[in-house]
Amino acid sequence: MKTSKYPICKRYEGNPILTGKDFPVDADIKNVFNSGIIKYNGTYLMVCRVENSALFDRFWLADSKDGYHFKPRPAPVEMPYDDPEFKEYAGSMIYDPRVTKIGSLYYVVHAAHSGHTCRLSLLKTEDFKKFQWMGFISETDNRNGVLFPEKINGLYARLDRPNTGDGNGDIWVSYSPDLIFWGKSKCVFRNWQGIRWAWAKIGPGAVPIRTPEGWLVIFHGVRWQSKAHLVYQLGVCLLDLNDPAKVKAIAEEAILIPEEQYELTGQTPSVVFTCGAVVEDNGEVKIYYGGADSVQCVATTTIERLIEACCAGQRYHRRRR
Ligand code: M1P
Repeated sequence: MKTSKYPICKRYEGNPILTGKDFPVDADIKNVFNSGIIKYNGTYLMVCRVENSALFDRFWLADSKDGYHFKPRPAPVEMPYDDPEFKEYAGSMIYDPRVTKIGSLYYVVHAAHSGHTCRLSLLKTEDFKKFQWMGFISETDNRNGVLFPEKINGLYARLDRPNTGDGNGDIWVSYSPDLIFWGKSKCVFRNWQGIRWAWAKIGPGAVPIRTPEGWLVIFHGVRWQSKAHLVYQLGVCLLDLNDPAKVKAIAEEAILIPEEQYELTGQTPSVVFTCGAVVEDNGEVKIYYGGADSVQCVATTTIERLIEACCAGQRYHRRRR
């Protein structure tokens, strides 16, 4: 196996941890990837993005005691199709769920094809049995949205990635008093700022992790390898705790690069893409990621190594000025 120059993350040797074959045969699941994750009642609960052979995407829960061996439930998540607007617009194509616990409630921000290209849509649940649709929370041509796990200066906060023409996109932060109405938007950083490996676009990935040094944000960055070949990698940055529009540091290199067969070949070649991570009490971080838009994988690192990677990047930026 090839290793990166800075092996920040260690792939689980049992990858992929879920494939379409792990789901009931009659569900015809071909791909499972870019799934959300949360610790719930002492177990790891994955909100899987699953896709059948007609490329119909759904969410499907899977449980694990150790974070590596997941057992899908017998049936997919029952979506709030009793809400006519959800059924008509958001329900047609949903994907890339990112799960955040705020207080005692769980929120899932996901991409939804709304009849007006892609928008961010928000689901709420308290028990992962019944999901309530809270509505679209962005205008068109926006995806990769993730909520911070707490209010910042009295407001809910989110990172997202509005597409800014030519398929490009940068990471932005916005605020809301009620999770529905969003504003005070600011660009956090642009795809060409500070990272040389993501000149096509970037997008927030896992739920931001609070550390004494700042919010640790694991994101994806994309580059054109050739005219028809995009490469998706993972990066990490540190944002100011009180003003996440301020970037404190960004790792110079990607922290996870598509190198294994299950990342290089599949539905979309050369993709590692995360929608969630779990932080353990000892500082270990399990990063759950999709491989090649086909299978679900996990890699581990630590808070310390992620912060070190960011700070090494900071030295690099200082040198360049
Ligand atoms: O195919 C790679 C990824 O492409 C999209 O991400 P982005 O909007 O950043 O290009 C998403 O469709 C994602 O699901 C997919 O993994």
